[in-house]
Amino acid sequence: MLNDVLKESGKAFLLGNEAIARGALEAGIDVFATYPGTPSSEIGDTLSRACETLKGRFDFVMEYSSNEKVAVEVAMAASLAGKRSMAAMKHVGVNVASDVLFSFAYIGARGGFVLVSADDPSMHSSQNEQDNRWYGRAANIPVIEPSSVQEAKDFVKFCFELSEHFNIPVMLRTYTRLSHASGIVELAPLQKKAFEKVEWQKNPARDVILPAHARKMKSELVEKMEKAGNYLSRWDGNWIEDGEGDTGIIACGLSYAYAKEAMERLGVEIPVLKLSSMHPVPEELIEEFASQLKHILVVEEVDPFIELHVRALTGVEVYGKLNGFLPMSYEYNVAVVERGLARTLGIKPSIDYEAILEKGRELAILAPPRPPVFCPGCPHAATFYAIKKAVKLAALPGDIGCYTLGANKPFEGVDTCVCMGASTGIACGLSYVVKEPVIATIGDSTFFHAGLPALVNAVYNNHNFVLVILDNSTTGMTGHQPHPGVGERGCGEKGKAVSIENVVRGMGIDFVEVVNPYNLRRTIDAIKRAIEYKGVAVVISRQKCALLLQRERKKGGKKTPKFTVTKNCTLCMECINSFFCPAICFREGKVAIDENLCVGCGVCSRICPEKAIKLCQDEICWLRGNVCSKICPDDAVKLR
Ligand SMILES: Cc1ncc(C[n+]2csc(CCOP(=O)(O)OP(=O)(O)O)c2C)c(N)n1
Repeated sequence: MLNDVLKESGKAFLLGNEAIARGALEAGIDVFATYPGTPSSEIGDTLSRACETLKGRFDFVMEYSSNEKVAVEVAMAASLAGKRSMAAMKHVGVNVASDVLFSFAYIGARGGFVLVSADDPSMHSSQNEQDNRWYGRAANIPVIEPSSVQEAKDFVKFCFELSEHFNIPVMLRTYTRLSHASGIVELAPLQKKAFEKVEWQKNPARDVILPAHARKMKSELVEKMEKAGNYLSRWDGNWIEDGEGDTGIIACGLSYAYAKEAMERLGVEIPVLKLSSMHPVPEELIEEFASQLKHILVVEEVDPFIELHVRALTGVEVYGKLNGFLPMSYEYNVAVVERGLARTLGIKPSIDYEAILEKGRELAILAPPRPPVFCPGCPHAATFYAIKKAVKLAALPGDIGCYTLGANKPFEGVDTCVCMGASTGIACGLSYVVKEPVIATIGDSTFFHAGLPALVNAVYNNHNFVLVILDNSTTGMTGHQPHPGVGERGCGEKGKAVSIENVVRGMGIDFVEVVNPYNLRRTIDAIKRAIEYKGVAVVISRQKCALLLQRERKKGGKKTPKFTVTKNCTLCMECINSFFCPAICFREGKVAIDENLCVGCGVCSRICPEKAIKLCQDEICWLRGNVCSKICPDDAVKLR
């Protein structure tokens, strides 16, 4: 909760991501930039609300950038001007930002710069399980990994200090289980702080990264990292705990907590090296730890990153992912680590985990399947329904967002989903090689994030496809953050909304139609005409996210229009089988609408071939004939 994050001092119960946000405030951050992405989003959302709430008391700048590369550039600029800055993103966001990151490492930070990378072992909400510690190695930047919510906060400050001490960008690596865990955190006082602009100090010999400059800076960077490695070998964020026997554990980040609990369950007290600096690896410390041991189990998520180092650095028998003592894939927990440790020590786990897992598998079969579905009233469902009605056979590259659910039955409107913006680039490629019409789908936030360059490419190279932009006026998937199309900013100020249709027309696209997907007839018609068009055609399917719409209705004291299934229903099941709205159910032999779920979009009433779904009679009375103005989701119909 924001109140806890903004407490003056004392203790607070914080989410891992809130603790990171608090850490940034305690460190006196000046500029924060982010593009949302689970599991990092709450860092930005917390700092967004903090920025507004703390105005005049603790001033800093916070923005939702249009993508992660821009976020790092914004924060890097502040660092070059001597300000403390931070950028936060999910792990795949670092792929987008990596271009600037590699060069920034050469140039070096001036004000402290921290990049928070939130990795996602087990891919709870991601397309891959990449381990971003490799970025630290590849880009030559330190990577620090906390093991608790307390450390998540404290290490932010440490990362700023490290960054300033060595003039280097620093990565703080967190992941789902830590970002979304809660814990009691000892706070440091929140100092009063003004935001002051500084004079720009030109430094072209560093900041203009020409080959001649870069050559010089490369060797400086190698030197800095060597010094940082020595420093981190003595840093008290890494430590050795004594224990019995000649087998020890190297536990990285949150795996330290798992390892400690696993040891407790097994009733063993063996030596532990708790590692928080992942890169540069504290080689001296690892060598010191290994010198007393014959066997070491390395516990880390996701890749055998430290394990490889330990194998290279020491002569001991190393156990971990590479020899199957711990799994190569998916998130760890106490049970996983306990089993790996028991095997290493040649003892039995405290519980018969295999039997429990087997029982779990048996029970899982009994549970009814719950496939993910669009929310009731989601405009994306209507758009995918319209696409399906407009064309029988088509190649359908899709993208990442709530609308990826369009891949599921009954819509089956997404043939590919790879990474943000890829729908449009893939549409370019497909339009060269496939016979069928190509209809790509992309969300509004994704369009601004990574769709723009691919669409420019499509215009330039005379590609021939339809791009349906699903504009629900928000970044829905990650928790309704604003984006350039909506004109709201991170610190609560108004921004200038960038019009998608103007941008698209400005690219030279002549076929641009804006439709409301709740109006199915018009939407189907626009898509059909777009398919006939030779060249790039854009259909903007615009209707506010149903969750936001309902929230606004409730706030404004507006009623939700109610629909009912009348006796004209012939049980043809078109509404259930082809639209699959969670608010429509089949109960006691009848199709019915669950009024607790229905948001009154009315799409089902338009789908029904028998016109059997109607606005409730008492609703019509309530609406007193003024129906259109009451149900218009955009409040666009007014009494004169
Ligand atoms: C590089 C990258 N950054 C962030 C994300 C997280 N993410 C997934 S979809 C999405 C945007 C969704 O917004 P939008 O395109 O408007 O579609 P909506 O969910 O609102 O339907 C984001 C930020 C990601 N998957 N990849």
